[in-house]
Amino acid sequence: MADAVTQTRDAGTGIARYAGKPIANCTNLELFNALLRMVRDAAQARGTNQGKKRLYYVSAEFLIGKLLSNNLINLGLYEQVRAELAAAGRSLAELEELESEPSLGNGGLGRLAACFLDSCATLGLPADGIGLAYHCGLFRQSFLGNKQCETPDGWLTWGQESWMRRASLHQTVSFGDFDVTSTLYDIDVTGYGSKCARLRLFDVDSADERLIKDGIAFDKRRVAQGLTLFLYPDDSDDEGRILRVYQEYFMCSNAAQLILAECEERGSNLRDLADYAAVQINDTHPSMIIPELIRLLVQRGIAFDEARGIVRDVCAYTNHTILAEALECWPKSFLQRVAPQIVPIIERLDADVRKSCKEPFVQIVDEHDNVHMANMDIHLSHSTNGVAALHTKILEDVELAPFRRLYPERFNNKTNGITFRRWCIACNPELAALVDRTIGDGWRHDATQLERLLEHEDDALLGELAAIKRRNKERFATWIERHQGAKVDPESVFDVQSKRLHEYKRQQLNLLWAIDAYLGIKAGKLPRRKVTVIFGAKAAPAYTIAKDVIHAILCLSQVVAADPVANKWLQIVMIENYNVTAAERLIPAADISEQISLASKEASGTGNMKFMLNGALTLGTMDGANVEIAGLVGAGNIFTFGESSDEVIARYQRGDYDPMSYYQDDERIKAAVDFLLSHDMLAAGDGHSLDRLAHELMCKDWFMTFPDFDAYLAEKDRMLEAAEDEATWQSKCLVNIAKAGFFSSDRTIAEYNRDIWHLTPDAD
Ligand code: B1N
Repeated sequence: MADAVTQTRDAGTGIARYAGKPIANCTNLELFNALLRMVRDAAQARGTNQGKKRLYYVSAEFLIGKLLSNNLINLGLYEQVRAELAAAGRSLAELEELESEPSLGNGGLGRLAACFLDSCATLGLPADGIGLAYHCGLFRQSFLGNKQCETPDGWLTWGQESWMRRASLHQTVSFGDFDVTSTLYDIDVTGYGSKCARLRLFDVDSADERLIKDGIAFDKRRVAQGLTLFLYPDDSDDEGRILRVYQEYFMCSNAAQLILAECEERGSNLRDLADYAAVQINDTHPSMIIPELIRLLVQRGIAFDEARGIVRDVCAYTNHTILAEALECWPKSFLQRVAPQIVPIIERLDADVRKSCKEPFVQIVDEHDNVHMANMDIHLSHSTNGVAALHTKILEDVELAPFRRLYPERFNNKTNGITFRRWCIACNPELAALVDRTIGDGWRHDATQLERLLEHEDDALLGELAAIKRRNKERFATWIERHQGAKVDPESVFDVQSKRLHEYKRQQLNLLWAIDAYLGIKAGKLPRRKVTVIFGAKAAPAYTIAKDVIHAILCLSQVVAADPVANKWLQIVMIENYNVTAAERLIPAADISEQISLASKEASGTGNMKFMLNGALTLGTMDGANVEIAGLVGAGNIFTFGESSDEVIARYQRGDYDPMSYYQDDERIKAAVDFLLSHDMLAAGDGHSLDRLAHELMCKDWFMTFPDFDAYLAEKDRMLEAAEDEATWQSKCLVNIAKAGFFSSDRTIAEYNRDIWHLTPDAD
């Protein structure tokens, strides 16, 4: 209803008027820029959500993806624009090609922040995302000699007008050895039929892109010039790690200054700051906002103890991982060099903790003078949440158990979600239209209504679902051929694993399956139908084993493609430069969603939710949000395998896992691992890399691929068999779509607001 109203109100904003000439006379770039201006005006006309209390979602990453289509949909302009262009013989899809994607995030954590802003805007919550305006986003990935190469992603060097608007605000941030001035850029975050939220990104005025040399390398000693050039510079050496601390303090000091100034402007006397601001600390990267806020409050005349209490009432912390290596812990000497002014504050916070609690585990500064950022967050905030039920339980019972004993009331779960605007309405318009026709469009604002699809299950509906999937597979086939020249067969089963490359996510398990399947075909055991295994993944530039896995996948892809028998039954494809745009093409086309992390290690996952919503079935371990998916769809509509998180945690505690014994005792494991060093693989690739990977698996296998290997093979076989019964398969897909409503980020954000932020929605 609201959409119909906004459609009419916004009608009359012709493209030609914005372009200053008839559509037919415009180049694509002129049309694109006209649409940018049209969207900007429409967003400005909507205005931003207002209220006394405002959310500041502070995050080092916002993986927003392309904005044009999404904004047109949210502003209710999409249909009108599409029709106007079509009438002049032009296509919106072609214009979208001109937009480059702002890849200001690594993966799930950054994409989650982007989905959250969309939902805040849609729910009318006064909210700003605060982060950094990286000049280059995550590196661009290409494949050369079956290896990953990285080049800078200069998303800001568009030929086009930018979505970013320079704000008038300039602030000074003082580091130990120099000061910088910052400039703020705003991006409107349109809500679905609502006012806007804002994404506010800080840059240093002294940034100098001439520093970038030799791909993604630059002189890391030139801090003031290099600070915002890259998202998460390589942190494998001390210079890289310390640059990250500079980035983080720059973000936090800017955020803290901005928040205090804005709240004072809205009427706060700072003692009542918690009535004006909620700060959500997205993982530990923004943790320094705690000592920085205390510092600024003390500077404004508030006593230390009172300032500490104010900050605790304002701040809340989200934990996104239990992986030890991702929990930030900075040497005090780093902080002393970057921001000496906050070191005495951290020391005093640490002393306070020591007074009341002797447990070494919960100290902020440890005996080696390392500052544990998560510990500071938990002590100095009023809420700590995990991102899926299992993850929160592991935090409470295992990883953070001593903190839970100290502050039981502070711990809570907020299961992640995704915005259905981008991840269904925009990326799978045919499915969205089918849902509209079947149950009406109420689900677009209340995703739980998707359940009503189940009342309409019949052969016709299942047939339409199958036809839409088929067309999405054809669309994907066209795209990937244009994107990287790969030809895929839409008739085959699309078996997809797309996410960052990490050993705990176990792309190597899928790789070993593919090798086993290939060896099976060579031995005459043919699958029922051709399987296309599709990977999308970037590996951190310094993560050697992750790059070895990519290399092995690309080599295998080449070996299988060159085999005239096997290539009829199996194809391995790795998408080059997997990003949000690729995901939007890929996910609607998937049949199988691989979610095979080692149980206990994937905090939540959000790709799993996107695939489910688009009618793919999950092949997964009982990890992260997979557990909740399984609970919602029921055992008959998901394929699960592998050891439970309890079993895995017990294995780590016993410390007696021995991959070599699995390798020796299980013929299929041995054959698959040995194949990495076969003549064909060595001919396709680099012996050092393949050998390192085989050795890692046999001697370390830190994420326990082998104990789950047989169960994975068996379950995947069962799943591929199920895929041959089209009607039953589609009926399972329908259940998945119908039950996906729980994973709308609108639900997640409503829960954050109910339990943590307590903001009043802007009603008009
Ligand atoms: O955050 C996502 C979850 O769905 C994923 O399960 C989780 O792995 C992901 C250091 C991270 N956790 N930690 C990070 C990112 C960048 C970095 O420098 C850690 N990402 C996640 C959303 O909750």
